Amino acid sequence: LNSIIKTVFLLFLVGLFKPVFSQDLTLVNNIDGRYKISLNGHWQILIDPYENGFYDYRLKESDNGYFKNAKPKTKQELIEYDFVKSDYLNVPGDWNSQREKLELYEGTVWYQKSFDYSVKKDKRLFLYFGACNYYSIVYINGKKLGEHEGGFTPFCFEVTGKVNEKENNIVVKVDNKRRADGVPTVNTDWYNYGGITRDVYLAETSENFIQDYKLNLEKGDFKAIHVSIKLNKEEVKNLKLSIPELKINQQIETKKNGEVSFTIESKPILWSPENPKLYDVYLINETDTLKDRIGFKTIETKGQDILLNGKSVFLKGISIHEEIPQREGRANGIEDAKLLLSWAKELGCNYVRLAHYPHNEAMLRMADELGLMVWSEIPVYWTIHYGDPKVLVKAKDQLNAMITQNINRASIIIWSMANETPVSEDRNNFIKSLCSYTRSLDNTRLLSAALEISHKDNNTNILDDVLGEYLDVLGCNEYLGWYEGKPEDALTKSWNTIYNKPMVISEFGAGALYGFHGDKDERFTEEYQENVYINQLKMLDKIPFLRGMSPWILADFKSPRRQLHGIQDGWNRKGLLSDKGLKKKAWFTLKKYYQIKK
Ligand code: GCB
Repeated sequence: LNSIIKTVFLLFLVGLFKPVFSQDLTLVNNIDGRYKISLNGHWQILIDPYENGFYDYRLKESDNGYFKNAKPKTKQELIEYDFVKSDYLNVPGDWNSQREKLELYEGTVWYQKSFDYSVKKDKRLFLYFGACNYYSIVYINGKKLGEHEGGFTPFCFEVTGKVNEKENNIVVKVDNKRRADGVPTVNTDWYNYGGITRDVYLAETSENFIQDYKLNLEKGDFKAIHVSIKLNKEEVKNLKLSIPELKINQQIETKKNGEVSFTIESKPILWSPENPKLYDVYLINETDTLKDRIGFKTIETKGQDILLNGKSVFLKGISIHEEIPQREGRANGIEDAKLLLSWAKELGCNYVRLAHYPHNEAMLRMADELGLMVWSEIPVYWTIHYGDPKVLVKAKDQLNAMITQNINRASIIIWSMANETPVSEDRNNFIKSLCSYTRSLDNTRLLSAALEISHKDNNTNILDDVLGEYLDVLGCNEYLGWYEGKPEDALTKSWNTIYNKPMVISEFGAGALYGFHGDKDERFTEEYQENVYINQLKMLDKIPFLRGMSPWILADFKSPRRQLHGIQDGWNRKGLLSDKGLKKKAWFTLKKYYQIKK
């Protein structure tokens, strides 16, 4: 009896967690390649700090909220909102940078859009969101479609049979309130931009569409392309894979469950920063053609080396937030990606750390095109609630979405689990669990986490975090010369680890206000920042197991934690570029270093 009670309890728990957090990921792989219409542009909005459009006056979820988008039918009828008469916001885009009154707003904004659609009988329809920060509830024609938690990952809902020819009505409740049990939690060092921050589409597919696919090389083998494809439903007999440049034209039959994996003998030109070769790839179903551009590379470690295509590489990187400083807003789309990543190229990078959450897909596609290796991470940051199993589910959901969306991006070499997490039993178990989950989703990339120096022995920094055992690459953030010690202390510092693994310094840096000059030991001058870089680079050069770095950070970024009047004014000033995109002295120090670094 005891075990029956236990099982029932467990089933109850699983049931309890599932409906809220399991998210529909059917269509997040290659949304660009799908037949779709854009729902970007103006959306009408209602700013609703009291969530009046959601709860009734007894604080119960109302069945007659703003999502009904109701209109009075008589002169006498009382309806206390009107989307049409209120303000609008541009989608994609954060709300903070679009309306002054929303600059520091944390709460609910309702978005509404109407559209017509010529419904086709044999097609399925999906409503796709690139990302909304942080918690979204989506309604179509007055009915709830579903909910999504997480500010930086795509999600979609099937709307087949729910769309009419005329006057469809989508309403989205977006709430960016920080939550203690969120991922991230309430405390971060970046700006809490709210809104529908990425693209919205209505995507049309055939009944049994190509849902996921993955083309890759296996570690150490450059002569075979591994292919796995998953149809949304049952088997098909006449699927085709074509990579014209490699003379690949393959007829494919899937298994009964619609899945298939196979290997093709082929020797593609390998993708690398020096030659970011991409191939046009076509997957052809009876009714759909899905196009992608895919590069082939291998990434592995051997002892303390990172091997790209079998050869040792040093990761010359920079950390980047998904923010355009001059616009004081979230980055999204090709043009923004080009701007941010061209800066990284100009600096001499072959690698970028996309911090601290999954960036929009255009960044990864642009990194593929420009030849930048990528570290991609989820916001398991600082003090999220490691002991809460629900939080683990949320982190795994974000990992799953990030990996599913970007599985075919050659640029990605590292999935990072976490950033600066305080060591404890709960935290260790949490991140171990993320590691094994990630390996089950993708075994072709390396795992890392931005750890911290475990302890100090005289003048030696030691890295022996238990998580090292589960990672391929040890990431380490350190701020010698800024949060501790003097810049020159770096000259006598040595480093050690108990692991025979490569280390990357995932962060180091110092703050400087552009145009503020002075002595090299005066805080926030460009000279101070430059001096930190000069001394750090000398120290890093002497670490025998160092295989890369991503200094903090490309550009100044907004952060309410940064209060110092006249210097910070709400900005983290550790950028090598100012909030106007202007180059500080340390930019040139790092650039010169990367020019000669092998
Ligand atoms: C860190 C964090 C990063 C902060 C940075 C800083 O270690 O990972 O998110 O912005 O330090 O500037 O303090």
